[in-house]
Order: sequence, then C-alpha cells, then structure tokens
Amino acid sequence: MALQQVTVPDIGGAEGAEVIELLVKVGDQIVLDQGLIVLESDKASMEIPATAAGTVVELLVAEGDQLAEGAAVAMIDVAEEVADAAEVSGDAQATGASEVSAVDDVVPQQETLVDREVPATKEELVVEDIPITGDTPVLEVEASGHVYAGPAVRKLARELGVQLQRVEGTGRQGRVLKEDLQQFVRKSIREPTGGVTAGIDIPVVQETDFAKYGEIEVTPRSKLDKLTAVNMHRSWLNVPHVTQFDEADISDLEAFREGLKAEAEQRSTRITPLPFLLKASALALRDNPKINSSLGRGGEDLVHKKYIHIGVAVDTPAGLMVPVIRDVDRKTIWELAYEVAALASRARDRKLLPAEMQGGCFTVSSLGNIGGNGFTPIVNTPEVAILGVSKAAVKPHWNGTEFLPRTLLPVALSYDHRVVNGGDGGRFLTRIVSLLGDIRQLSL
Ligand code: CAO
Repeated sequence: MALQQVTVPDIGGAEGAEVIELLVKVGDQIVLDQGLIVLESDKASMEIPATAAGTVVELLVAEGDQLAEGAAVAMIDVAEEVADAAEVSGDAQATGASEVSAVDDVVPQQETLVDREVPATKEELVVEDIPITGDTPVLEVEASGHVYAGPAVRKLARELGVQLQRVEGTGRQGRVLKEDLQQFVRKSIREPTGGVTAGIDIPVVQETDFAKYGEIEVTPRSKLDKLTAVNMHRSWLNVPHVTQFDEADISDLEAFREGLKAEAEQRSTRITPLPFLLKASALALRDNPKINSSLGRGGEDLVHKKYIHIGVAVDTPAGLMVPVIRDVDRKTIWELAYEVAALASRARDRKLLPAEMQGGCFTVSSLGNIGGNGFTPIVNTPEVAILGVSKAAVKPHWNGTEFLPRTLLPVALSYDHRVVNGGDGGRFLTRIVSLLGDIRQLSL
C-alpha cells in the first residue's frame, strides 16, 4: 500500500476556508485531479483535487471545518501504476506532472487549480436581463467526479439547482463552462415545451398499484384529456397565478333575462347569463388593455391586441374544449347567445375546427349550471387572465339600511402576475362586476 496525503494547496491566501461539501467517501475509487472536497471562502469556492489516482482510505475533514493552506484533507492508497511511476522517477511524493503522464491514457488531463475559471457569482448570471435570484428553486446537485467543471461553475450550478450532468460542456474535454450553464438556463426558461422547469427536477409521483387495495378498472385517457393536461401543466408551471374573488349583484340582469325568455324561444335559442358575462368581459377588456395582452419574445415585449376574441370553456364528454368567439365587443347579446349555443353544440359533437379554438385573448369558464361558490381557474396561456364563474344564489344583501334579497354571482379572476398587477386585476374585475350590476352600461 502506497499512502499519500492530500493537503490544501495554495488557495490564494484564503485563510480559514470552510469545507462546504465532501465529494467522496472512504472506499471510493478516484482518479487523478478528482475533486475531494469543496472549500468556500468569502471570495470563492474551490475544489481540492486528488493528487493521485487510487482509493480514499481516510477523510481527515468534515463539513464545516475551517481549513488553510497545508491542512490535511485525505489519505489515498495510490493506484499501483501511479506508485510504480513515482518509484521509477525516484520521487515518493509524485508530482502532478508525473501522475498525469502515468495515467494520461485513461484519465482526461485536467487544468490545475489556478487554471480554473474566475469565480462566478449569482449576480453575474443574468438571463436576458432576468437576474436569477435567491428565489430560484435549488435542488441538490449530484456530486460526480465525471463531470468536468470548475468549482465556481459547480457552486453556481448548486445555487441554481441545475444538475451539471445535464449540461453539455463545450470546454476542453467536455468541461462545463459558465457560459454552458448560462446557455442551459436560458434555454430552460425559453423552451416552450419544457418551460422553466426543463432540466430542473420535479419530484415524481410514484406509480401506485391500486389493485392491491381493491377492484379497479383502467381505461386509456382521450387524446383531448391528455392535451388539456399538458396545457394545464404548462400554464401551472410557467405562470405565477393570482386569483381574485368578487360577487356581482345580477338581480336586475336576472329580471331582464327572465323577460327575454319568451323572445328567446321565438328565436329558437336560450338566453343564459353567459352572453352577458362575455359582453361585460369584452367591455372591461377594452377599458383595461393590459388584460388584453400577451407576453412576446420570451418576456421582452407585451403584445397588445386591438381585437377582442374570447374563449368559452365547454365541458364535453370527450374533455374540455375552448371555442373562441370573435369580436365579442361588437356583437349583440342575441348574437352572442346564438354563437355560444352553436359553438358549444359543435364542441360536444366534436365538430369544431382547430381555427375555431385559436386566437383567444381571454377565457370565460362558467360552472354556473353545475354549482359551487368559487374556484380558481388556470390561465389559458398565452392569454394573461381568465374569468371563473360559479353558481348565482339569492343572499341577504345590506343596502345601508336593511337586508334585501339579491342574486349574487360569484366571480373569480386568475391572472398572470408577470403581466397583470393586483391593481390591474382589481380594476378589471371591479369593472366586470359593475357592468353586470348595471346592465344599461352593457349596451353603451
Ligand atoms: N348561476 C346560476 N345559474 C346559471 C349560471 C350561473 N352562474 N350559469 C348558467 N346558469 C343556468 C342557466 O341560466 C341555465 O338555466 P335556465 O335555462 O333556467 O336559464 C342552466 O344553468 C344551464 O345553462 P348551460 O350550462 O346550459 O348554459 P350556459 O350558457 O350557462 O353555459 C357552457 C354554456 C357551454 C359554457 C356550459 O354548458 C359548460 O360547458 N360549462 C362548463 C365549463 C367548464 O367545464 N369549465 C371548467 C373549465 S376548467 O376545468
């Protein structure tokens, strides 16, 4: 056994650098230059590399220890060929150069500590002006000697929660550079399919054998259900959602609607609260153009739409569909009633064309006929807001002097907080509530 002690080399005058990570354990087979521990001073973090290939027989430090130049780190049982080479050179403390030549054909030669990148700080990593902050989710980075990266890059990867194994290194011998990490994070943020989570692990829900607990039946999910799931997941992961609630006093609207029912029958249609909701949403969108926008160029631009097309969520046996009604602001309540009925019927018969489900600026999802007094709808990206409507109910309402029975409609607005601030959302929802409470305004 040829034992060799690894000590802390010249670390640029850093006094009392702290051991923040042990990269190996006793018994590990290691290669020359493989990182053994990570030291962090107030200026930088650095890996202390193995000075020979072999087996770790003793670790002489623990996490939290403060080390300076010359401190003992580990004992290595030097691999035979390296020990032989050292013997041939007549030097018991084999130098880095002789070690490299002895194992050159099997181990990629690595830079010495001084060759490694200038330490990168979190502030330096800016993705298209979006600084990666301390709020960025951090996941444990697998310590592996097989990814070649400097300590600064490893530290940055740890802070960002990026597994270095997933980053393609463009440096010498596949070494991961700071630029590679930046490129990886930039791509992860922009990637339309992976969204911000690409490359960042989300804990997986384990498959469960439900049959162990009772009788089950397994049916394949429809294509539409799976597509909806992907869209919901994408929005959930990409969009910081805020949901705001309110109640609209629709007593007058309901009285008006009741009076239209006979005419609706003559016109061979039905008049539900939905056309009024669409009209109120369209007018509120016109008054609050920020809600009628979408992010462009990865968040660099805001695209303002001069048209008002609104999607209506339709519950069909095959799954959820969202046909889009065009130019809602320019249509009458009757026109909207016809169109909702026609599109809902075509959706249920699976006759909608793709174009009829495209181009929406905003979505209305009404569960009013089903029930419930509130829910938090998920934004239908790339739109920035969605209105969730629940079941209206007659409730006592205090008018300042007495309680009166009023029909109140619960409404919830979910919005993309990257675009819509609380004030914008509040003004928009208040406008809808006001329009529904005074239907005379709807015709203006
Ligand atoms: N409160 C109380 N009653 C309501 C109501 C509300 N908010 N909204 C509708 N109703 C009433 C209607 O007035 C109608 O009753 P009357 O005929 O007596 O007037 C009855 O409920 C049935 O309405 P409807 O559902 O047939 O028609 P609609 O215009 O309200 O809605 C449609 C049409 C297509 C939006 C709806 O049928 C639907 O599919 N909703 C589900 C949307 C959905 O799944 N959203 C969730 C998406 S996220 O998973």
